[in-house]
Formats: sequence, C-alpha cells, structure tokens
Amino acid sequence: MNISAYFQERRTIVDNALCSMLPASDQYPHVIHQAMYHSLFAGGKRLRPILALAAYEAIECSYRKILPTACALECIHTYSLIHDDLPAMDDDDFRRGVPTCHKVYGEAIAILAGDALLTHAFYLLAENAKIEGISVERVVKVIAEIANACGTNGLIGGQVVDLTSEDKQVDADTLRYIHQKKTGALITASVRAGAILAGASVRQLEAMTGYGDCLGLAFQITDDILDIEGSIEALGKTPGSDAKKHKATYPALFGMQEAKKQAEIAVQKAKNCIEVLGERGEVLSSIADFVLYRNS
Ligand code: GRG
Repeated sequence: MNISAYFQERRTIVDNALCSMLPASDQYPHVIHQAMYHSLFAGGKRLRPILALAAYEAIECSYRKILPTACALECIHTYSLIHDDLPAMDDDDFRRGVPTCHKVYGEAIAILAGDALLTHAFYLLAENAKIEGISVERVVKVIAEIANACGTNGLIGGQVVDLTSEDKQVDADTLRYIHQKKTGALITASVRAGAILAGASVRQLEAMTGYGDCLGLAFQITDDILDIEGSIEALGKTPGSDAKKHKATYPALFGMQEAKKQAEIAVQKAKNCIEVLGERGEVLSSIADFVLYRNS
C-alpha cells in the first residue's frame, strides 16, 4: 500500500473533522480560540487519530462513526505539545514549523489553550456516544482508558520522570519508563480506543495493546534519532534539543546504531502482535513501517 498517500488522505479527513468539532476560531473570547487553532492547525502527522481510525477499521467497517474520538486524541496530543514547549518545561521556540503557542500568545494564554484542548477532548469523547451504533458502555470504557493514559500513570508520569532526569545518568529501565509513559501511553490508548469502540474481542484487544505498546516505544526511539539526524525543515522544530538539555535518549544511552536496531526490533514486534488480525491488520502493519522510516 502507498502509506504516504494513505496518511495524506487520512490527515485531510481528520483536519476537516477537527474544523467541524471545535468552537469557531472567531468565537468570543477570540484569543483563546485563535491560540488553540494556531497549534492544532500548524501541521502534524495526525498519527494518534489515524491509529484509532485504523484500529476501528481492522474490526468494524467505516471509520466515520468514531471521528469525535479521533479528534479528541489529536486535541490531547496538541495540548501536550503546547505544555511541553512552555518555558517551565522544554522551553522551545518552534513546533510544527511555526513559533510555539506561548511565543505568539504569551504563557498564560498558551497554558489555557492547552487546558481548553484537553477539556474539549473529553467533551468530544462523550459526544461520540450520540452516534448511532456506538454504545454508551464502550464510550465510557474509552473515556476511562484515555483519562488513565493522560494522568500520572501515562503522559504526566512520563513527563515528570523526563524532567527530573535531566542532567542525570539514567538506566535503561528508567529510560524505557519515560518513553512508554510520555509517548507510548497515548499511542496505545489511541489504538485501544478504536478497538474498544469496534467491539474487539479479548484476543483482538490483547493484540492491539501489544501492537500499541511496541509502536509507542519505536515511535519515541525514532523521535530521539530524528532529534540528532533530522533536519529543521522536515521536523518543523530545531533538532539537537535533547542533547542541549542533557535528556535521556536511546542514542545517548546505547549509541546510534543500537538505537536504530532497537527501533527496528520494536516495529517488528508490533507487527507480530497483530498477526492474529490477518489481512485486516495490514494497514496497521504499514503504519508501523511508516513510524520507522518517517523523517518528521
Ligand atoms: C500538564 C503542565 C502539564 C504538562 C503536560 C503531557 C505533557 C506535559 C507532555 C507530554 C510529553 C510529550 C510532549 C511527549 C512528546 C511526544 C512526541 C514524540 C511528540 C511528537 O509527536 P509527533 O511526531 O508530532 O506525532 P506531530 O507534530 O506530527 O503531531
């Protein structure tokens, strides 16, 4: 399959859905909506929503019924990027090829734009229950799943250990924890959300979870690699920031060659996990390859 064309097509679908599911950018108070749009529509691969749609379609038919959930995942991801870029966190000036939210709107509005996106995400998740064919019971499961991935057992936990590990020598277990929680938790939750909404069996959900976990790890290892080998044009942010902040990364701990090998192994494991899905797992399998060979 042509995975680039697939991503392009899915990105447009997600972007159109996001436009229709967010408060209008000119709604009062203007500044907060403009700040949300600034970061949300600056670009981005839309990996998490695309994963949720693909996981749903590996079991059910058309992805359309879960677009609110897919959009919620992108809102959460964008919130995490806005807060991650703040001076109190990673203090970055560029993201997705444009100045970061706080650089344009100031810190207070950037914090609120992140908060607003996170809050709106849970509104959208609940709204998904209004769509015919989507059971309230499954939606409630998904809300719990995603809330857990956002909290101290997921994004926040990973971010805390990442921040407190700066300038320190971390061991492999700690590094794996950071990657699995900071990045992997939302990726796994995206895959699981699509699968749960599709009514996955225990066996299918287990397969999807293994896939998401391995893919999340591979994704963050390639992110570490791209921070060294990527270009500013492709990344949309300045490379080399991990080294500058003495961040714990796979290339720093294991060396570049071994980091690349670990990413390949994780992608292969992800693909193995979904073998039980047969032909219906082919798109997810191609997405795993895309994660490994991406340049942004
Ligand atoms: C609550 C104050 C407060 C902060 C939360 C949750 C959080 C801070 C930070 C999350 C950590 C984080 C941003 C991890 C980075 C994950 C990552 C690799 C992001 C880049 O993802 P891509 O490549 O980006 O999918 P695009 O731009 O393509 O969407």
